[in-house]
This record gives sequence, C-alpha cells and structure tokens, in this order.
Amino acid sequence: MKYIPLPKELYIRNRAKLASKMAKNSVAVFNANDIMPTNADGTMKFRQNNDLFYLCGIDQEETILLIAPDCPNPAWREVLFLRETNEHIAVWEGHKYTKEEAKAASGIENVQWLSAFDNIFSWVANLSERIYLNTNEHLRAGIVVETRDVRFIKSCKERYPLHTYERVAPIMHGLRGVKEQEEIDQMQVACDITEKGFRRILSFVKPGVTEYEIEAEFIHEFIRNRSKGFAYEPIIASGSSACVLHYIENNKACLDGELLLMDVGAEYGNYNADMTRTIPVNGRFTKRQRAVYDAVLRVHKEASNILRPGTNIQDYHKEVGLIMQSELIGLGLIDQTDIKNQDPNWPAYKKYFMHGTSHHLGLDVHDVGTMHYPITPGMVFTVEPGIYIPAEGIGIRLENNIVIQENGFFDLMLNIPIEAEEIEELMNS
Ligand SMILES: [Mn+2]
Repeated sequence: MKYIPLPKELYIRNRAKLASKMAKNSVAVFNANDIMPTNADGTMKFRQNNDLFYLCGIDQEETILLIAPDCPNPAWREVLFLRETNEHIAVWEGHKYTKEEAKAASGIENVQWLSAFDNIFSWVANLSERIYLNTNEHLRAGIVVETRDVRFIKSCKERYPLHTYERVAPIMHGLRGVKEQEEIDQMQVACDITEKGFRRILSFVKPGVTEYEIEAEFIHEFIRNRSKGFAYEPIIASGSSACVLHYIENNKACLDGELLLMDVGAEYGNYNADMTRTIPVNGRFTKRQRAVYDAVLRVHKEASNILRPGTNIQDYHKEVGLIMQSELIGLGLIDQTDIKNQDPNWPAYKKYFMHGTSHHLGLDVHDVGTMHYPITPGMVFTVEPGIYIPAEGIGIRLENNIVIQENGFFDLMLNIPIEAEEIEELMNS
C-alpha cells in the first residue's frame, strides 16, 4: 500500500471498545472482503472489509480476526489469521504480511496462518456461549453478492447449531460512528489531498476543457500524494448535467458561461474525503449564478453551525429545510402559495433541493453510524446543501466535511476555497 498506516495503539483501543460491548463468554469473528472478479482472470482492486480494518489495521485479503475477551486461554482472546505466503506468491503477487509485521501493525500477539483457524476456532467456540457474526447492515445497502462474512455465517451455523448467535453490526456502527483522533488525522490527509486536486484544477478549467480532462487532473494529484484514488466515482458535471445528482459520465466539454459542479474526494489509508465545489467555467459567476451560489453557501454555513452535540439528525434535516425554504423564496423560485399547498412529506423546497444535507463519513463514504440518535462529539459529517434549477441550467452544491466537537465543529476542509471571490481570484490569477 502507498499510505502510511496508523499506529497499532488505535487498533488496540478499538478492540477494547468492542470487547466492552460484547456479552459474557462470547466470541466475535470478522472476515476480510473477497477480491472481486472482473472477467476471465481479471480482478478488481482489493478493498478491505472496513470492520476488520477498524479492529486490526490489516489491509490484506483472506484475513480473519477472532475476538473472545473472556476465553479461559489468554492466548486465544485475540487471534489474527493470515494467508500464508510462499515463494510463488512472493514472486507473482509480491510481499504479504509476515506474522511479525502483522503483530507490529495490529498489536495482536497471537498471529497464525489461516490453516490454524478451524482448530483454534473450534476450541474457542465450544468455550463460548454466544457467537457474534458480521453482516452489512448499512440501511441503504443493496446486497446481491455473498461476502466471506456471509459464507462464514452459513458454515459456522451449520457446524455450531446450538450456540446463540448475535449481530455485531449494531455494535460496530455505534463504535465506528464516533471517530478517534488518529482516524480524524487520516481523514484530514484525505481532505488535504482533495484540496491539492481542487487547487490544481482551478487554474486548469477554462471554456473548451472536457470533464474527463478535469477528472484526469484530480486523479494525477491524488495518486502522487499516496492516495489509491477517488473515494467514490467522481461527478464532474458542467451546465445542466449538474442537476443530475449522480452524473458520472464526465464526457462533455465545459462551455463558456456554464457552471461546473465537482463532487470529488480522495481516499487515503481507506478513509475518505467527500467534497463538492461549483465554479464558473470562464472564471466569473454571472449575477444570477452568484445569487444562487451565495444562497447555497449561506445554507451551508448555517447548517454547519446547527449540527452540534445533542441535535437529532432528523430534526437537523428539517431545520435545514426551513433555511433552504427562505433562500428559495429570496431567489424567486418558490412562494408562500407553494408552501401553503405543499405536501408535508415532500415540502416545496424539495423541488430544488431534493437530497439530504449530511451523512456520516469515515471508512465508508456513506459511513455507518446511527441516523436516529443524537449527535455526539467525534462524529464526522458531510454538510452538502444544493440548489438545482434545470430550467436555468444551474446546479450548485457545496460540501465540506466537519468533525463534531463539544462546542461546535472543526472543518476538515477549512483550507479549501469556497467563497465566490476567492474562487474567481484563483481562477483568474
Ligand atoms: Mn457527500
């Protein structure tokens, strides 16, 4: 990997947090993600399972982590199982973790090859009453592929039918939703790399440049800064394409007078940045573009200020909706009659701002973490209001990533230009 790993102390702390939430005499098992196939003998880039990574920092396929805090044999309270490497693998695939390296990276004393798993797990399982297994319980996940975790659930339940089984996902969501300082530091790196990409394209964009050329500038800057690449499919949308929320074609030329919306973030060390900026292709906002831009920016700033400890995320979204409503009235896009006649389930402002304002961010771009309990310090959220007016070819979204603190927030994108004057100045210098 290209990134500098986080210290093992983080993973030791993360495992202790999980152990404290597990029932007495229980064991939890976490599996790595598969390397997904493309066609023939091709494979996709490996992406570690985020729960396993969060608990041990091991970024390698076929890894298994076993945690049994009350196991009578202290050597089996934490065991890491690795794919055993050999000369053939070393020549064809390159270096894999040695046991010593895995121990140094994770802080786990007992590191075994995978071939030892069945035997050790059989002892640990039979000494445990409950088995915690991992599934993807992200509320919006559409799951059609069977993961290693799911395959393990099947084989485990077949082999140990009389144990009590528990879901570990709700515990993991609670833990991962509140970030440790090391994680925030890693996300800061991802945001700083994203900033470099954005500053690079500010002097690159001009009428006639294509969306894919802009995408290429970003990826160049990301990879040369040790990022694996985009945190998600980048949206580089000029003109009315900005009103297509998940536009990823990125194949048009940017025209004079149009706006360009870029929803782009770098990943770093498996953590993600999620930025959106909207700039004028020719370096100057028109009066109307500027009016809409400033309205979005005001909503963005106010939303960041009300996203604080104790707030319920659902209430927050309603509050932001009211702020947006008054901005849309100011822009002449909706009026009191629209509001009086609105469907309470789809308020009038939704015609121009149809998505949510914030989501958790971390190892996943739409990170796990509860959306139904009050916000606590250490949570990291995006703040991303937008106004989309297809009839005028205007789509503007402004998105930063903020860390909730005791008395407010810290903006991880503090240094990324967002004020209209600064954008214009940088584009024309
Ligand atoms: Mn986002």
